[in-house]
Amino acid sequence: MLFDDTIAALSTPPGEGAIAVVRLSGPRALEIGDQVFRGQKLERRMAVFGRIYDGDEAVDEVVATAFQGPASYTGEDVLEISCHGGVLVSARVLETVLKAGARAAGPGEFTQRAFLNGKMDLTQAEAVMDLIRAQTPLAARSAAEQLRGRIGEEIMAIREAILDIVAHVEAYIDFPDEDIDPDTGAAMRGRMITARERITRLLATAHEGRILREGVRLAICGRPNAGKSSLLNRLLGYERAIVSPTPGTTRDTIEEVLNLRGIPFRVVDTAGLRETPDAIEREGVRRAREVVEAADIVLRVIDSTETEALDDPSAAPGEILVMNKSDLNPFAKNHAGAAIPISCATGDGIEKLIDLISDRVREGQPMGDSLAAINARHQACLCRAETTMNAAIEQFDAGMEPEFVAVDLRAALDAAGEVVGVVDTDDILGRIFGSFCIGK
Ligand SMILES: Nc1nc2c(ncn2[C@@H]2O[C@H](COP(=O)(O)OP(=O)(O)OP(=O)(O)O)[C@@H](O)[C@H]2O)c(=O)[nH]1
Ligand SMILES: [Mg+2]
Repeated sequence: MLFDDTIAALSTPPGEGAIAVVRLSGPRALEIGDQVFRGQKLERRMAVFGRIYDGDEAVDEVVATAFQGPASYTGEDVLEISCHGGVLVSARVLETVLKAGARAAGPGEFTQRAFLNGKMDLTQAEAVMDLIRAQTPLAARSAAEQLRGRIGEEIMAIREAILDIVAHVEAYIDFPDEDIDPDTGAAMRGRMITARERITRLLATAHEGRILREGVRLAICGRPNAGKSSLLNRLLGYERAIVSPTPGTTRDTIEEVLNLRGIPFRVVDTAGLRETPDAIEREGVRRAREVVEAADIVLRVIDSTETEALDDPSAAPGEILVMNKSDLNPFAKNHAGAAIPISCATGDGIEKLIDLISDRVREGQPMGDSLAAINARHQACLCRAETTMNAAIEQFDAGMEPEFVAVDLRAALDAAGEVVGVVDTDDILGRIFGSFCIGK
C-alpha cells in the first residue's frame, strides 16, 4: 500500500438532503470504523445499520458499508458512512472519524489515490470530474466513455505500437552484430506513419472535447438597445438580464450556461457597442470587444427599426446576424438579407435561430461520436507526440543513424505516456529482451 495515513471527507455536497456520505480511505479506515460505529458487524460489501458514537454520545443513526482493498474505489480499505443529510449532523460524523485518527482529505485525494494505486489511469481520473461537471447528456456520455477507459485504451495501444518500433530500433543499435532484422525500411516507416495517424485522429477530437467540457462560447453583441439582453433572456427562458428602453443599460458582461439542442453553451450578453464619454460604459464596451474576440460564435443583433442598421446587413466570418424587433417592422423579413429575423417580444424566429446556432456547431464536427473526446492536457501531450513522431519519420527518411530516430521515438512515447500517467523506460528493455530473445 502506498499511503500510511487514512483520509476522510464528506463526499456529498454540503447542505440539506436525505442522506450525506462520509467516506474514509486508507489502512486504518476499517479500524476507525470499528472504533466509532456500533451496531451490526461491519462486513465487507455489506450495508449494515448502526450508530456513530463520539465517546458515549450517539451522533447519528447510519448505514455503513466497508470495502476491503484492493476491491474499492481507491484500491485501499474504504468505509462509507451514510448518515442523515444535515449540515450539522454530517459535519459531526466527519469530526468524529477525524478525532478517531483520520485526516481531512484534500480536493481530489480519493481519486488521486485510485490513480496512484493503479485503479485507473489519468484519463479515467479526469473523467470522474468531467462526469460530475457534465452540463448536457452528450457531455455526460462522453465522460462515461472516458471513464470506461476509451481514451486510455487508445493511448495504450498507440504506446504499444511506438514501443514496438523503439524496441526494434534500439535492438539494432545495441546489438548491431547480432542477427537482428533491422526491420525493412518500408515496414518500419509504415508502422511510424500508422502510429502518427492514430495520434492525429485522437487530436481531431480536441475541439469537440472542449465544447463538451467548457461549452461553446456564444457572444451576443450589437448596438445599444438592439435587444441583446432580451435575446439572452429569451434563450435562457427567464429574465436574467435587465432590459430597458434606455440605451446603455447593460454595462458589464453577463455570462450564463445554457443547453441548446443538447450542446452546452456559455452565452455572454455584452454592453452595446458605441463611442461614449462615460468611463464605466467605455469599460463595458472594452469587455464586450474582448468577449467577441474570444467567442466561438458571435450573434450580432441589429434593431430592424433603425434604418442605418438595415443598410449593410453582412456578417463577418463566425458571426450570425440577427434582425431583432421584427414585430415592429413588418418589412424586416424582406430586408433581412443574410440576417435572421426574430422578435424577442413575440418569440418569433427564436427556434429557427437556435437551429442555426446548433447547426453551426455541428458543422464538420460530428458530435455524439461514441469515442470520448480529449481534453486540453491530452491535446498538449499528443501535440508533442505528433511533432516528435514527425521528426522521427523525417530523420528516418533522411537516412539518419538509428540513434537519432530512437531519440525522437522515445520522446513520442513519453509524450503519449504522459496522457495516461505512465512514463516508463523499463518497458522498452523488457520488450527487447522479452520478444527478441537476445542473450544466447
Ligand atoms: N417590440 C420589441 N421590443 C423589443 C424587442 N427586443 C427588445 N425590445 C425592447 O428594446 C429595448 C432594449 O432592449 P434590451 O434587451 O435592453 O437591449 P440591449 O441591446 O440589451 O441594450 P443595451 O444593454 O442598452 O445595450 C427594451 O425596451 C426592450 O423591451 C422586440 O423584439 N420587439
Ligand atoms: Mg442589454
